[in-house]
Amino acid sequence: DIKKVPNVYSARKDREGPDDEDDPDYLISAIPEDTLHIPYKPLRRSTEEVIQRSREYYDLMATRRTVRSFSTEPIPPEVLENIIKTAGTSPSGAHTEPWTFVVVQDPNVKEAIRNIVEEEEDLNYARRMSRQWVADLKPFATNASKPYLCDAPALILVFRQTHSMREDGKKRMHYYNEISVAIAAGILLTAVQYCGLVALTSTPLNCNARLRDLLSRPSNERLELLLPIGRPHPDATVPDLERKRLDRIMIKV
Ligand code: IYR
Repeated sequence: DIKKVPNVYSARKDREGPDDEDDPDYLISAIPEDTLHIPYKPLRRSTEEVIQRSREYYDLMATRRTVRSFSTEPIPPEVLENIIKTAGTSPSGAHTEPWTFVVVQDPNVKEAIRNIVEEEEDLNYARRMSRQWVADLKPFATNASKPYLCDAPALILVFRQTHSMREDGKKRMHYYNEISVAIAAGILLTAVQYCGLVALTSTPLNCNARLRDLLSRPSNERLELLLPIGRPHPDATVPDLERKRLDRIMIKV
């Protein structure tokens, strides 16, 4: 039976790797193969301190909320730099660091972003999202109007690099780039929370190409998230939601 003959060519295609992997120049890693392994001895904390810190960090994160109404108060430049540096500490597949964070503060660019997002969101809410989806969003009181894109002092646009280019001009694989960028975004949100600011985790549907062009990002980058950052508007409200209890999200084995 011919179907039982293993097909090496199709097996090859399923493997994660560049197209011309058989080129001998390829089998050099982007990070030097002889990279030293050095001792890692972070401060050792007592068990009591570990328990205390786990409680404190939970208490801090439990107050995080997505906010949709922002004060225009500016963010000190160092804060923006530090939260992006923190996001950049994220683990990534083969240490490829497949993220780009575009921080927009220029009012004209914020307005251009708002125009693109509102234009697409008009179509999203009217046509692209299912009626069920729109119904599921009712409790959050969202709609196609996005004044926060101009009000928030900074917008952080999180781009995912699908691959990059090595110095020898060959393609560098970005393994697990989706989950790597998702983890980095999570760390960014915790950094925002820790310093006492708020964010809106937004995922503008169908805006990738237009925002990528507006911000002159290359075609190997894809917009994953648009995060307005700042202080909440004094009159900001949030839906009165509950989070799943521990016994619904943790299974001990
Ligand atoms: N991107 C749209 C719609 C939206 C979708 C989900 I899922 C949300 O949790 C919230 C909003 C918007 O920003 O309005």
